[in-house]
Amino acid sequence: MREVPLVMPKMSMTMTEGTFLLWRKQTGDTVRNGDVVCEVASDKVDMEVESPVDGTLGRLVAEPDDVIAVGEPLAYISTDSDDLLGGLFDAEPTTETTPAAADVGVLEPAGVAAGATAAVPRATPPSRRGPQPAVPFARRRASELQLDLRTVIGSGPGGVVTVSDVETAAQTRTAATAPTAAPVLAPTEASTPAPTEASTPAPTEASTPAPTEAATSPFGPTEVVALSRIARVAGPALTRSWTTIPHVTHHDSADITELDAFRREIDAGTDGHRVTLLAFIMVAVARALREYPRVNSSLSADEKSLVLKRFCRLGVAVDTDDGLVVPVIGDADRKGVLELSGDLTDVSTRARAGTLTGDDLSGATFTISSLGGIGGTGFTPIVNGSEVAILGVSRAAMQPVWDGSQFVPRLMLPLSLSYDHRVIDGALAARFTAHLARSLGDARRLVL
Ligand code: CAO
Repeated sequence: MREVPLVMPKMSMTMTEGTFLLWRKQTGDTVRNGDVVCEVASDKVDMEVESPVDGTLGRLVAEPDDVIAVGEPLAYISTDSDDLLGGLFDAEPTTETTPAAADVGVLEPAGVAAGATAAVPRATPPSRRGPQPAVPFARRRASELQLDLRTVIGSGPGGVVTVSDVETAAQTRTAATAPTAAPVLAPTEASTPAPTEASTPAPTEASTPAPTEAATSPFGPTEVVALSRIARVAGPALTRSWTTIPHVTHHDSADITELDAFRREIDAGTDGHRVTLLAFIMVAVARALREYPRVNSSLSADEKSLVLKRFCRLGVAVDTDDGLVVPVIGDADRKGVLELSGDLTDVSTRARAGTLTGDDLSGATFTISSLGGIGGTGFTPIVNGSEVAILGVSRAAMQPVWDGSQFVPRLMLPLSLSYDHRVIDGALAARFTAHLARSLGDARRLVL
């Protein structure tokens, strides 16, 4: 009898740690190779972790909401089996080492015993067996519709289940079965409950921390509400960025009087989607990043070198009912205003519908956070961990500007560039932002 660790799987190329959600099995339970033992989440997808062997579930290491590094144990399984890889990797092993294998792609197989990744064939990841991974909104929707996620076929990359997969499956179920035949989850198998005030998950499996006790205050009544899943998953990443990246925010403003007049003309003549200021800002940012490649980079893990990205993928913060989501628009430097407007409408609509895929959320080289539609005169956005700067955009307002002989009314757009001071110094930040402001001030050149 030996002990095999059940480890935090690597679910995307950039994933270094995940959040443990809940146990599906308990200590002492017999598990078969491929049985779902627990659920975990990265900042992009939720995933069920399967046992890699037949055995008995022993010590549970992880607790709900623990953040655990990829490859670290979640629990231990006692087994007599010699097939510690569970037959998953019968293909000829290559000479690839663990880090290369870890780069295989978006969704690594779950339940791989520690050390086993060294033999993962790089080009042909084994086909997934058992349950599929799901985007967080899909899991939540499945829970709301009382649909067993394991019955849903995922159409996203790597077989990720999307919200539309869940809804299609639910419709099919409704059409095909009497209500009593619906695959309603037994309480012990309940997947992630919807993070609403109404949800009351079973104590041992709650992935959303329940308002366990009525909070009291000597000053008056209070109410405890659970954070949304997005907020709970994003929280540790934000804390990590804020506490590990030395942030400085540089403020400037752009005169967009002509640009906005031009934008309104285009918007009025465009069918199908709105053309907002943000698309013009994206064009200007993409061009500025080409001029200032250091701003479109990552700091290496040992903090000794910079990885300059020769491509431009812009993350755009989108406000949704469940919290902030940052979908990514690829090839932004090769697109014009109309195409970017269409892309922006597409990703923001899907972000709010919860139908973004892992790919939509990966690989940003720079991020824009626009609060311009809401208000404000400036703010200090937090740099995303794998980037070195983020642009905050606030609401444009008419202001008196001195033209050398008199004050004239001009539409001024506030820009706030937060940057990683290890990579970007104040002078570079000021030059980059001034360049951006000049581009936005010259509407004709921007659209050429
Ligand atoms: N100044 C003045 N008006 C602005 C503006 C600005 N900087 N930016 C947008 N507007 C206007 C738009 O033109 C539109 O007005 P009209 O309907 O009269 O033309 C209105 O505000 C609404 O715009 P919008 O917000 O719907 O569209 P957008 O393209 O500007 O932004 C999106 C899209 C998805 C980025 C936005 O809806 C959103 O979610 N923003 C919130 C992002 C966020 O939460 N950031 C904070 C993260 S913490 O770092």
